[in-house]
Amino acid sequence: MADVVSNVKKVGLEKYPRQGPRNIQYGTAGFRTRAEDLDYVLYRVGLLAVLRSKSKGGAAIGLMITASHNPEPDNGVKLIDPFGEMLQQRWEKFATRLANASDTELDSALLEIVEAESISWETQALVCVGQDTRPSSPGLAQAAVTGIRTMGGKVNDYGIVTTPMLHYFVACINNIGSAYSEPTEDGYFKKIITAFKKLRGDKPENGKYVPSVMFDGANGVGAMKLEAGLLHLHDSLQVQLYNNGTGQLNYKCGADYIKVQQCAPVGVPQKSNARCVSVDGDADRIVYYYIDTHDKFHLLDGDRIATLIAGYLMELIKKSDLGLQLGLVQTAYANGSSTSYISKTLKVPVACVPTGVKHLHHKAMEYDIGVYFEANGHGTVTFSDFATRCICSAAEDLSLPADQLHATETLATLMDVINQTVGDAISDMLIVETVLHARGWSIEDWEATYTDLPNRQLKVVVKDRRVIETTDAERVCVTPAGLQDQINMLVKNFPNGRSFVRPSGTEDIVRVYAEADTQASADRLALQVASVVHQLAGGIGSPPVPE
Ligand code: NG1
Ligand code: ZN
Repeated sequence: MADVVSNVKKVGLEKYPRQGPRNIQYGTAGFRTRAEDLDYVLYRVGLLAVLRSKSKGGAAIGLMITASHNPEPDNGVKLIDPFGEMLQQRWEKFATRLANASDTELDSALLEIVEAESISWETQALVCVGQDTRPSSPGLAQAAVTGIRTMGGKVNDYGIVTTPMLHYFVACINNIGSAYSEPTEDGYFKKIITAFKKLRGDKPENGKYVPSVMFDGANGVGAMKLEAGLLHLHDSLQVQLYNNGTGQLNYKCGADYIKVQQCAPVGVPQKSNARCVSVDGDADRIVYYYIDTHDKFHLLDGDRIATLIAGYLMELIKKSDLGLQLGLVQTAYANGSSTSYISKTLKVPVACVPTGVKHLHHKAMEYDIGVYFEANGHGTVTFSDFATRCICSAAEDLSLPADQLHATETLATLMDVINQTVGDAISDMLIVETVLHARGWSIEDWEATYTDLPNRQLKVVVKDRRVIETTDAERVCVTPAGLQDQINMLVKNFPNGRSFVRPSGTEDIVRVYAEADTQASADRLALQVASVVHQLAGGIGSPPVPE
């Protein structure tokens, strides 16, 4: 062990020396910053991935190089744990410590982790590496691979993949659940698309549902991979691909752009009432939109997707009579109307957790069937082992009444369309298309289920965003003193008003969210709250203006 660790230190110093005194944090989205500052970080994350694999008895660990919806010059890296889930929180601290160690203390920083986690050095390690389409990704992948190999780990290099595909491959390799198949791109598409086609039957059209979508690929990996997937889809769904990599990544397109700017992306032709899909740069987020005959833009975001899926699942669960418990998980960013619709109309229990996929995922797993989505379009459905067993065995019970058997079979097949490891834009799109098809709905029918409350998000730059501390799933702010009282007073002046503030986990800013009965009120409330944050939380620069 001593030889390997001293060689790791030597190679690091020679090839990937730490640059600058700046500290970098492993946050909700892993490490993310300008690509040119990341070489040494990737080398070190490669080292950490080997230790993580050893600490999990040699299970495969994923290492994904992406900065998701960030601009092209940025990049980042995230580790994936053996079940295909996000890296455990305790190890996020190790990641931060290792990335910020000086070159000379790299060996001792590694040994500290070995000791703290009682890692058996003899255990083999396997790391699956994936990257998005950024020009900086191949060089960073090389740094990670050097780290993994120098540390004695084995590498499965998947090249360019979507983030959710890599999560899926990791779960497949580790044989997590019977729901997974071959850890290859072909295996992934075969599994989800075969199930999708089975649910669709030989009738792709139904009522007002038309089997055709326009797809904004954010000029990232989503469009590129879906192009491969289309070979499996045949006529079951016509997909017209736009922003498929010929333009600049995430520039005026993609799920994040259209959610934040509330407008259509560039690069997708305008066609009245056509169902459009927009994914982000690494295809783990999805939103829908359409433009009506009066040129008005309509967004159907993660909340809408969650309610659509939960409503359908609730119906199947009832019909299958399996007594399974369904729950829906949101964050404070979920539109207030979606929360009322879920609890009052759909009568599905709803939980609110702090921002960050790992919080949503963990909460969802407390239910037999858990649906979770962030408003920005990241989400999926999870099935407990118990639910999986119940559904799979009932689906083979030919003595059940026809209706009940059909609902159970549908649930079983739907499970195969879902990538349960993480939000997956391609798989989520196929689930939404399945539900719309089953209901015979147009996109307007879907939108008509409830009316969103107008809302606004703002960013405030402050000296140190950590002065803001929150509680109650980020809906209440405990410091700085007096801030929450002021927010409460402002909110009272607006019918249906709601507002909260929290420090971002991915940018050096404080985020403000407000909703109210009209767009003008939501805008005003957001600005007023943002100015209070600027005053009480050490705002820098000019006072806030709308995004
Ligand atoms: P932060 O920067 O912590 O708000 C953003 C998104 C999250 C999540 C992460 C990870 C919003 C308001 N926040 O987090 O939902 O997606 O990025 O990418 O959209
Ligand atoms: Zn993403």
